[in-house]
Amino acid sequence: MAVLDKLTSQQSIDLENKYGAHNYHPLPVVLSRGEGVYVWDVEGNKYYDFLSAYSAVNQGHCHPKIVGAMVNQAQTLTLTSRAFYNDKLGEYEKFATEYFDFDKLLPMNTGAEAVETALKLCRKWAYEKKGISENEAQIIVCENNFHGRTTTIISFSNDPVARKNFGPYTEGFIKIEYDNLNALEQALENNKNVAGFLVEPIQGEAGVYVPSEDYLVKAKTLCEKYNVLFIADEVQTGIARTGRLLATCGNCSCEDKNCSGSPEVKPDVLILGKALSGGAYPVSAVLADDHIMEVIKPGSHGSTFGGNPVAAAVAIAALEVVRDEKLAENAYELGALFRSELNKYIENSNIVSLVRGKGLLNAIVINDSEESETAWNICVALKENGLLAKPTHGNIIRFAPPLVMTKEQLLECVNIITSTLKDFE
Ligand code: IF1
Repeated sequence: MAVLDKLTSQQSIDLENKYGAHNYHPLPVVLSRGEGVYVWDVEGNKYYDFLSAYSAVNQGHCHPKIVGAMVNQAQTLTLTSRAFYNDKLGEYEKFATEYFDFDKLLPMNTGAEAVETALKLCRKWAYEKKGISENEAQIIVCENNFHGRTTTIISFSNDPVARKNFGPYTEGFIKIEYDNLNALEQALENNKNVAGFLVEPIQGEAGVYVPSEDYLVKAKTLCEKYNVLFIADEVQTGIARTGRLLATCGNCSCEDKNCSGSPEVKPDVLILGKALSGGAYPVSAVLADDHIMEVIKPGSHGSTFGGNPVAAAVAIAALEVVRDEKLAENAYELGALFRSELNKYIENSNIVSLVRGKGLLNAIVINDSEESETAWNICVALKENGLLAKPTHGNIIRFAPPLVMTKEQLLECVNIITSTLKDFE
């Protein structure tokens, strides 16, 4: 077949519609290039990226240091499998465990794989260390969670679209209300076989729900009281997105010690993904201290690509960029500016009811029903005005630009957003 000439946007869309599974409903834009906070479509139109591939491109599109590390390693050694050692994995594991202050790291590829890994680790720890009877372990999760799309993970989702006709479902999960400490304590009190509590520090997909200030620290305290593992899914909130290195523990590099961090909320098990690679390559990881991770023995878990040399090289570079370019501090400051500017607009708006978020993970709630097309139509209009964002659920629009954005760029984006919203007032 002849090599296809440069396709128009519509031709690309038509090809996907004809030859690709219809598992997404993308905004009608076809991207062909990314650099920093910008992306371009095939016709050459330039956009601010305000989704960052769901917080995977925190370091900005095609960051030269990350791409350079990837290209260099890809030209040297891409994949050995774990049947043999390679000279990059140990270096990466040392770097990342010191970076996040844990004893051990189990390398995987996607966020869902890392969540599955954490669930298996938690169950195994419960049977072999806590002494729960085999096959009796329960893991507490929150209503409106999003942790990925595997059969086990959607088994404890309450999103009907994510669950429908994918049964039978995996057992062993107890659902409680998010940001409700009484519900957590009751679940812990009433179930003697609880192994762990899996929680998003901010519920991203649900609509960027930021819990009460003391929720995470008190939830961690309850887990300690009942000898249950506190498992933080920081796939979306981690890697500086919320204005600190992690949304849970505050061992951040952020200069502002007044930030609402919870330094005492160090998870027992930390789940990372997305921006762990800066969006250049699928890299995820589960981190824990020895007394937990030591239940994993040869043959009990793995993956063909998990811990491959390219992933290791990319992740080191991606984490160095976060540290060296002070992305947590930048996200903290620009996030506060973004919410402050949007709140000024909201004072006189009848189309936006509120803005919420932490760092550069924010969302606005549109004053219309969940079923309405308003949020979608606003995102289409934003695209026409040079900014890409997408609704999460119904009437909520998530705003999550790369963390390398400058103050001037952010203020320009605020102007684009508010001037677009004005057309819907
Ligand atoms: C989609 C959502 C975001 C995640 C958290 C684990 C994973 C994700 C907190 C799994 C992934 C992605 C998946 C993508 C859209 C996006 C998403 F809308 F689905 F919920 F970001 F909010 N934990 N989130 O957010 O990581 O396996 O995808 O690498 O599936 O549509 P993954």
